Amino acid sequence: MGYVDEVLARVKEKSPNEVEFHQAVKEVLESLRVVIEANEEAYRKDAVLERLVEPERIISFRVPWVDDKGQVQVNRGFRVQFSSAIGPYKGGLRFHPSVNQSIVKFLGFEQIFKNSLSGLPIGGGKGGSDFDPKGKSDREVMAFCQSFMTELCKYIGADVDVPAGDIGVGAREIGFLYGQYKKITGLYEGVLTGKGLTYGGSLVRTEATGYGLVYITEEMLNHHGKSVKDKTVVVSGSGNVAIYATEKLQQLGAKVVALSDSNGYIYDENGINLDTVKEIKEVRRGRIKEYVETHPNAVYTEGKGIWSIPCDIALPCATQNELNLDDAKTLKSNGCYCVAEGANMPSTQEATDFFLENNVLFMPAKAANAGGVSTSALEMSQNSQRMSWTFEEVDAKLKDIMVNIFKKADDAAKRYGMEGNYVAGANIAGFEKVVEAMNAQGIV
Ligand code: NDP
Ligand code: 2IT
Repeated sequence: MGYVDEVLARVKEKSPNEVEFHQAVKEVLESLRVVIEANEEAYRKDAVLERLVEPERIISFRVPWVDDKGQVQVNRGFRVQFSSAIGPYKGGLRFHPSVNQSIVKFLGFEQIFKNSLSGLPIGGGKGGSDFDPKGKSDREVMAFCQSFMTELCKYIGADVDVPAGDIGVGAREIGFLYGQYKKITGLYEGVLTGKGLTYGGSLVRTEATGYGLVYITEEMLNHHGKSVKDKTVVVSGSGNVAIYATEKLQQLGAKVVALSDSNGYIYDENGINLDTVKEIKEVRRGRIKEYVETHPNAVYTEGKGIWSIPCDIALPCATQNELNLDDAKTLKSNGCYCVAEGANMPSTQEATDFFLENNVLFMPAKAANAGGVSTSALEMSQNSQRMSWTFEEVDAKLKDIMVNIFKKADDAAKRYGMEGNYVAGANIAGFEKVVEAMNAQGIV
């Protein structure tokens, strides 16, 4: 058996139930096959892949808190410190009932390569909890965050591990987490990113993932003689990434006709009114179906199905495995020619393969959504310097970073004879830097 297959088999054997983690590892290692096979003996001797797929550390902990009725609740918290080869662990925290070790490991594994591609000195990590912020009062969310940080603060620090937001963790949660870290440690340091602008946050971090997604999509389209201007776009989700991808698309003259949440999706043929969506999601913390109350021309449909809406460009920005092979076929047959992943691993492996085999321009998550973590790294830089850069400065750096990520993925794909395959390109380019850093630092 070849080295790649051996390692894939061992990952499954050692963690049989971690299906999302298997999926992420398989996707990366399949892309690396050409690189590994060119130098298999050396990689095998150094156990490069075994070291890469084994997290440096996994922390799992109890999070007890008291709800508004006086009832004690217990959740499970995680932090996976996956790789510090190129910098302190960096990656978000996800609060969602589906969070388990497999989910945080898949996200942490992806983060290693994404952070490598960003060109900035950050390692890979991820964390979260099965806590569900939906329907909780602000006081309950604060109680949970304080308890979560009371344990997590032992393992993080501005030069050690710097968490940020992800699904269910936005400005409110980061504020409560930061306050508790400061209270316990007495340190006012850049230990979290995505902070509010009044206490060390960076301009553009809120918008960064969505804006960055559109910048790299535009770069890919330009490369193929196209652009987002005047195109019809379907964006899934209606959280942080979806909202700011929509905002940038609209600024660039595209028409976004659909958004969704976990209950259903809205279709507005006139183009989504983003002020309404921001009011529903960022202010009221409501459901996307409320959109039709003020936009009676729009249609709300319960359940999945957003990918059946005809579009030129599709941006999945909700969650993992939200776009399967049937969805991919439907998109293609309706004329969609460009897909870029705002969410982490939103396309199943079969859907990704279909896009690659059927001439759909496809930008994978670890390149497409890297604008968020990159701007987090810019927030870390500003915190270290005790400086704040202007919106224009940060936005220009973000755009530069996204264009560079495109170049790296494009160049690596060409070097290995797979021009236009940005999945392979992103995985290979991300891997090359991590391995060089690992080799330089010896067996640690
Ligand atoms: P938010 O919590 O702000 O929004 C998440 C959105 O996705 C909501 O509309 C939510 O709907 C929907 N969603 C979540 N889970 C599911 C599910 N199981 N089925 C259907 N819809 C679902 O999160 P973000 O916008 O920050 O994150 C979205 C994606 O982008 C995630 O994959 C995340 O990992 C990724 N990402 C985020 C970055 C960031 O900076 N925030 C950076 C890079 C990637 P509902 O409200 O009904 O749950
Ligand atoms: O998946 C991701 O890259 C994020 N959720 C952002 C991580 C970060 O540290 O900003």
